[in-house]
Amino acid sequence: MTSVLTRRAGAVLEITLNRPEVLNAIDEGVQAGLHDALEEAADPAIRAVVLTGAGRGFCVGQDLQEFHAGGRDVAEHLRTRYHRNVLAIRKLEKPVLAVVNGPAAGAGLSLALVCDLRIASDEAVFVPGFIGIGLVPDAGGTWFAERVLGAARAFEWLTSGRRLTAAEALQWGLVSEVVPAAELAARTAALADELASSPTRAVWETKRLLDHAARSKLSDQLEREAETQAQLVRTRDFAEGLAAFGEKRPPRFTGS
Ligand code: LHQ
Repeated sequence: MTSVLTRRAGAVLEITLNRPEVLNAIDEGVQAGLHDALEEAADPAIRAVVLTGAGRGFCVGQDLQEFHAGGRDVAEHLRTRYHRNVLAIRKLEKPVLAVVNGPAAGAGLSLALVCDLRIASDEAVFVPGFIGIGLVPDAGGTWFAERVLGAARAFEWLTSGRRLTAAEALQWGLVSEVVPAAELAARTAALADELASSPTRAVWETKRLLDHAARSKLSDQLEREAETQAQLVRTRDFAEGLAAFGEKRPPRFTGS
């Protein structure tokens, strides 16, 4: 069975982690499949990416069975498997939407946090997991949790390992929306279409600027914004945005 599935719907690429019997725990097959899927996502024809899990889980992190059996060098495993996929998502020049359909735990939670935005089913739960087995969050878990939640809340949560409901995740700003499980597919399709019709280059540049923002000096960030804006005013999407504004009609962005 293929551990990661991809499906194209217009300009949207849906990536589905596909080991439902273990809530999509990450093994070698998932790592490799995700790597390939993210390469496919780089196709300029794709303007939005959805990442979700098959069955009742989103992703519960490292497959602990496989890991236990492996006895391998952990740092090297993280560097060669996890880091390249985390960085590939951050470098992807389009929005990546995590659709958290069920439990997100350990490195699976990190994976959701790495994405640009998250929606959740009302059946989703968010479980740091790491502390329960005596580990620290990895695969970007600390970096992204601090940015999304702030240091105080991130510390409290990540060191308690408390299981968060979808409603709590919404209240904390961990997800932007919670949808009844039965409506998740329809809402995902609508939101993904909306993202894929956006001015893709401006969405990408916003993602890139925000990744820089927290650690930048204000003067450096102002300069970065100015340089980016100078490029964007030369795009077709900007011309279309201006024309649509003048003609009082919705813009038709093409991502160019
Ligand atoms: C699993 C897993 C799993 C294998 C559920 N592996 N089978 C990275 C790299 C290097 C070093 C180590 O660390 C890392 C970072 C990590 O990601 S460490 C892993 C962190 N993840 C966890 O600790 C999560 C462990 N899972 C759970 O706590 C529960 O499964 C949650 C709370 C997520 C969901 O609970 P339930 O809804 O009650 O489901 P379940 O526990 O019954 O799980 C269903 C099946 O999935 C079950 O198999 P079985 O054969 O009994 O039906 C689990 O064994 C399996 N499964 N997580 N990480």
